[in-house]
Amino acid sequence: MLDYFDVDRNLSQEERLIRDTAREFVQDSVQPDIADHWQDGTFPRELITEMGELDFYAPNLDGYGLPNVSETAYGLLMQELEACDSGVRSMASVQGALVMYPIHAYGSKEQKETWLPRLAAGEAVGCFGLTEPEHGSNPSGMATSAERDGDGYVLDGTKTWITNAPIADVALVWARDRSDPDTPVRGFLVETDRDEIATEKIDGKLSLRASITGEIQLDGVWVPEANVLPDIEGMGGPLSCLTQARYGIVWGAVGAAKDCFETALQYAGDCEQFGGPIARFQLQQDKLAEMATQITLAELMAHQLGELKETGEMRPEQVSMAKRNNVRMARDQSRIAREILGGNGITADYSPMRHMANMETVYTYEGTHDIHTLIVGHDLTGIPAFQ
Ligand code: TGC
Ligand code: FAD
Repeated sequence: MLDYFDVDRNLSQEERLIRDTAREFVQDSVQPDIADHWQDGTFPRELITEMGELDFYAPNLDGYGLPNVSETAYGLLMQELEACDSGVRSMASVQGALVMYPIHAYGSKEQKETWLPRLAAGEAVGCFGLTEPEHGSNPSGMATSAERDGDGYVLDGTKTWITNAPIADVALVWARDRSDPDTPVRGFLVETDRDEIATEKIDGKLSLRASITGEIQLDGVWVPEANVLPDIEGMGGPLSCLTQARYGIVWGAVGAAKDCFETALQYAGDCEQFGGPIARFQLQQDKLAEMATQITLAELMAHQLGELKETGEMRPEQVSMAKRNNVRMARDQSRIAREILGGNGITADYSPMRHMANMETVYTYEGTHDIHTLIVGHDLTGIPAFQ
C-alpha cells in the first residue's frame, strides 16, 4: 500500500502487527465476497464474532479484557477495514466507538460487566440511536422522550438511519428526560427483545450497501433505572461518542482512498491503448500523482491526530477538520480512480465505484461535510453559524 513519506518507520512493532493482522483478515475473510455482499445489500454476519476474536472492537479501551492499544494502532485498524469497505469499518466503529465507549466512559459497574465483554467478543451487537427523522444535523432538538414510571422509564420516539439496528441486541438510545425540569439528554440501554420496540430495516440504499441500516421505533418501551447511563447528562454525552467514531473515520477514509489508488495504479500499468499502457500518458500520471499527494496529506493528518489523541490533547474541532478533509479527499479520489479504469470502473469487479458510492454516506454521517465546516468556522472565528 502507498506509503510515500515512509510513515511506517514511526510505527511500533505492536502497531505494525495490528495493521498486518487486519490486512490479512480482510484479504482472507472479507475481500473475496465483499462485492457480492455490497450488491446483495447484506453484511457478512459470520464475521462479527471473528472480528471480536481478533480484538477489533474498541481495542483502544482498557479493562474488561480490552487490550488498550495505541490510538495510532486503532486508527490503522480502521484504515485497513475501510480499505476493504466502509461497511466493515462501520461495524467496528459503531460497536466500539459508539456503544462500548459510552458504556466504558459513562456506564455503571453492572452495565460494564454485562455488556463490555459480550460486545468485545462480538457475541452481542450494539447500535447507537441519535438521529431522528426531523433531527439529523441538529440532534439536540430531539423529540424522543423518557418519562419516569415506577423504578424505570418509558421511552417514546423514532430514531432513523441507525447502523446495525435490525441486527442489534442492545440499542443505546439518546432521549430527553421529561421528568426532570431541565429535560436533559440521557443515554438508555434498551435490549431489543423488549416489548414495544421495533427495528425495521431501511431498504433502497445506493451507498454503504454492505451494512445493515434501520429505524428504531420506541412505542412506550419500559426500561429499568439500571439501564440509564449514570455518569452523563446533556448533549456532551452523544457528542463525545461522535468524536471517537469520527476519529476512526479520519483513518478509514485514507484506507478507502489507498485501495482506490492501488487499483488505479495497477490498472494503468496493465491497460493498453494506442500501443502501450495508459500509465505512460501524462494525463494519467497527473491523476496518479495528485491522488498519491492528496492521500499522503490526509495520512499525515491522521497520524498527527493520533499523536494528539494518545497524549490526551486532541480537540473535537481538530477531529472535525480531519474528518471533513479526509472524507472529501476519499470521495474525490475514488472518482478519479474510477475514471482511470474506464468502462471497467463502473463494475463491481473493481473497488473504486463501490468506495465512491460508500463515500456519499461517509460524507454525510457522523456530521455532514457542511456541519464540520461550521464547527471549524466556529472554532476559528468564535462565532457559531449553525442557526
Ligand atoms: P453544543 O452546544 O456545541 O455542545 C453541547 C455540549 O457538548 C460538548 N460537545 C462535545 N463534546 C465532545 N465532542 C464533541 N464533538 C462535542 N461537541 C460539543 C460541548 O462542549 C457542550 O458541553 P457542555 O458541557 O458545555 O454542555 O451542541 P449543539 O447541540 O449546539 O451541537 C452542535 C453541532 C451541530 C456541532 C452538533 O449537533 C453536531 O455535531 N451535529 C452533527 C450530528 C451528527 O454528527 N450526527 C451523527 C449521528 S451518529 C452517526 O452518524 C453514526 S454513523 C456510524 C457508522 O456507521 O460508522
Ligand atoms: P440533514 O441534517 O437534514 O441535512 C440535509 C442537508 O442540509 C445536508 O446537506 C446538511 O449538510 C445541510 N445542513 C443541515 N444543517 C445545516 C446548517 N446549519 N447549515 C448548513 N447546511 C446545513 N445516525 C445515528 O444516530 N446512528 C447511526 O448509526 C447512523 N448510521 C447511519 C448510516 C447511514 C447509512 C446513514 C446515511 C446515516 C446514518 N446516521 C446515523 C445518520 C446521520 O448521522 C445523518 O444522516 C446525518 O447526521 C445528517 O442528518 P440528515 O440526514 O437528517 O440530514
